[in-house]
Amino acid sequence: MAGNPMTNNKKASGKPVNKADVAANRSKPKKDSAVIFLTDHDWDPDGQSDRFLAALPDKGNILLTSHDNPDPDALASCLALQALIKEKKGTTPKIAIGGILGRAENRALSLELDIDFYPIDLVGDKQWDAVIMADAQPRSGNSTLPSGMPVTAVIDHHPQRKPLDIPFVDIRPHYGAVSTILVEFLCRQEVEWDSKLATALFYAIKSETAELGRGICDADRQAYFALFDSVDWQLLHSIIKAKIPGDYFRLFPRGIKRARLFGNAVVCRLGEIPVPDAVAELADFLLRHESVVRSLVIGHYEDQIVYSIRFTRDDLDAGVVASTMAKGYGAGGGHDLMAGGRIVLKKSNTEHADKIQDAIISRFLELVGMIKHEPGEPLLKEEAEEEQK
Ligand SMILES: [Mn+2]
Repeated sequence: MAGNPMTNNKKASGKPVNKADVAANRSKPKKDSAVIFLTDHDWDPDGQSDRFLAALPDKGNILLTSHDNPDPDALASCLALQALIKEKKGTTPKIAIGGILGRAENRALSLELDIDFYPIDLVGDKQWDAVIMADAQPRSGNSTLPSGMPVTAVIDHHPQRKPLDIPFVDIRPHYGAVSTILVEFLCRQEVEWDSKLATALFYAIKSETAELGRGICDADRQAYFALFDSVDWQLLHSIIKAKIPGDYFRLFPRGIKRARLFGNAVVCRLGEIPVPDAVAELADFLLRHESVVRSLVIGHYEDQIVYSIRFTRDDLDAGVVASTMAKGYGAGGGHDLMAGGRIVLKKSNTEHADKIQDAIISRFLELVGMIKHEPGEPLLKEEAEEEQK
């Protein structure tokens, strides 16, 4: 009998395996992640969800919104708020979003979950009894929320940009996802999630934190595992492996051909892009280059210039870098390792757009200390020559 290869203490060569070596190589669980007690976890110990619900009217029209071009965290947070408010206030808030759903995964999430949302331009001038922003803040430049619209509550994890004179504000920059805050709220308020909502929240935490690998705190881990048993894994699979339109594949060879290395940074000018979040996808992709710790991808979408930056090293704050890059042109911001910005073009000519992109790229290289490597070198030399032909 061959025995279980995992327990058989002889290698194929017949050489006995030293048990001490095996034990030394086995990864040890980290102290702070060893055991998760779900049942007796104290969800929302400060009672923030009680205060949140108290800040809302008992009846009337409630609007939920987030940043433009919503990501899974924005969508899942709105869904969780909808479930919470429906159960506690007996009214179903409407969700309104600006921009578009770009990434195939985000479109799949909204289609599979049948999320009913309105374009913000259509509902913006209606009278609302309460407006709630999740995963975003008013007047921070990444949302087309009408400026005069009074906001009742903000639940976010981006660092606070401006002082907010709003009845309820819960901003937790150390949280990996806003969805984690909403899991706490649902647990504390004993509002049950169905498998669709659980899948949306789980996917939000998973994608926003790169599988709990980026910018998380203990609460994110607690929420992730609290949701685990309720996840519809087939549904999750159909979101993660969503089919991509054929044209989308063009972005990758173009991105690789145009990417330039400046020391430990990679910069890519993607040109015209079909969806604004193409820059985020490419910035994540290029960051995997072995000699790169920072990536910037910039592109031109309709009347906007959009960019995403990603860091694997946290000696600089990506959110601060992204916002400094946009100064005088538009707005930028984000988290310590992932951030972005957007500039709405006043003149629509390409020359104008090109000049702004030059300035944004130079600022980035200056800020990350890589300007000395100007003009940089192509990521792949032959492909770059081909691109110029
Ligand atoms: Mn988020």
